Amino acid sequence: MAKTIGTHNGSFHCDEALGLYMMKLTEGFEDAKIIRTRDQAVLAECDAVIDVGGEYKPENLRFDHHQRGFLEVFSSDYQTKLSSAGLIYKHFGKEIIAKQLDLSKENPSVEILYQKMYKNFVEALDGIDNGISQYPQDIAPKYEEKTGLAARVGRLNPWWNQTDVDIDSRFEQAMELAGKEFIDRLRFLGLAWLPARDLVVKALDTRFEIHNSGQILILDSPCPWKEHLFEIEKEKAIEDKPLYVLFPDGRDESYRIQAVPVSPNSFESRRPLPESWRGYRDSELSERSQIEGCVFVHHSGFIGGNKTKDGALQMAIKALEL
Ligand SMILES: *[C@@H]1O[C@H](CO)[C@@H](O)[C@H](O)[C@H]1NC(C)=O
Ligand SMILES: *[C@@H]1O[C@H](CO)[C@@H](O)[C@H](O)[C@H]1NC(C)=O
Ligand SMILES: CC(=O)N[C@H]1CO[C@H](CO)[C@@H](O)[C@@H]1O
Repeated sequence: MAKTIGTHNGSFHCDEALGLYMMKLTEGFEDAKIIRTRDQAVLAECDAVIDVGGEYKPENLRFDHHQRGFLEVFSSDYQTKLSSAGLIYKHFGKEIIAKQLDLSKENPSVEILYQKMYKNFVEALDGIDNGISQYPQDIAPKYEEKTGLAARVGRLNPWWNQTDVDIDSRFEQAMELAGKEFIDRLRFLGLAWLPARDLVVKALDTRFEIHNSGQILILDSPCPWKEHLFEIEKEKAIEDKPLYVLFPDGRDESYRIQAVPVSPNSFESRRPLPESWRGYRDSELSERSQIEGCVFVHHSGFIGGNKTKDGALQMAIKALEL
């Protein structure tokens, strides 16, 4: 007999839509039937209950977060109180990740992705559901942002004056929408973001062959490198920190030179490209830098380009020496 997962009826939020989608990705619940009700007697018969019922008892598959005294967070690294999405993810996230990416549960990538998916995807849904402001103070934003996942799921609820809508089928749409974005994000992180780490490791291992300062890295391909670099620097306690990262542009023979930022999401660089090069292009830039074939240097000095790998390397070396 198919298992059952209970959740409340009436209007819905992103947290339980994703929570139920994730629950259905776990072993034994693939074909589970969803029952939307607030009838306690019916909920008591369900194999799992999410976002309703007033209890959090993972051993009995009871996952509500609305009751007084509920203070669960993802781990000691976080302060954001969990919603139903965070609760289901906390308990089943590793199982889901391993299965979706065809990895064994012991594979160390599973733990890295489990942490990263929480930080990059699930935590925001927990914060929004619990009404926790994204900013420490109530700074008035300069523009509105209503295109996020939680808002889009919320808009699948019927309008105040729509009476002829089948809300249960809308809830199924909500699960599909939230679930698809979850899986898309997981696949990107597992199949593109995490493998980029190997390129960064290789560039760090060979950096003294590139330049005796060790502060210039060459990546074999453009890829998401920043977070990996910061993490590996910390792991390996690297002191002479890289200042410039070179990688092929991807379109022709030309190369990009990027200044390493002070932190992964910062716009400020450890050492921006020289002031006297910034905002110039082509021959004017080559004249100023005394390096042939320069293409551009951004006006903030965080990125530049040369038509060849060697040219980009000359730019990096000169920038180090200036
Ligand atoms: C929810 O379900 C209960 C009992 O199952 C019903 O009495 C109630 O009207 C429903 N509420 C909504 C908003 O659909
Ligand atoms: C909602 O109510 C307004 C005002 O009565 C009406 O103009 C509008 O058409 C209604 N929308 C729907 C979907 O019924
Ligand atoms: C220093 C250096 O090698 N610069 C190169 C930049 O790109 C141009 C165009 O291909 C080359 O001619 C330069 O030698």
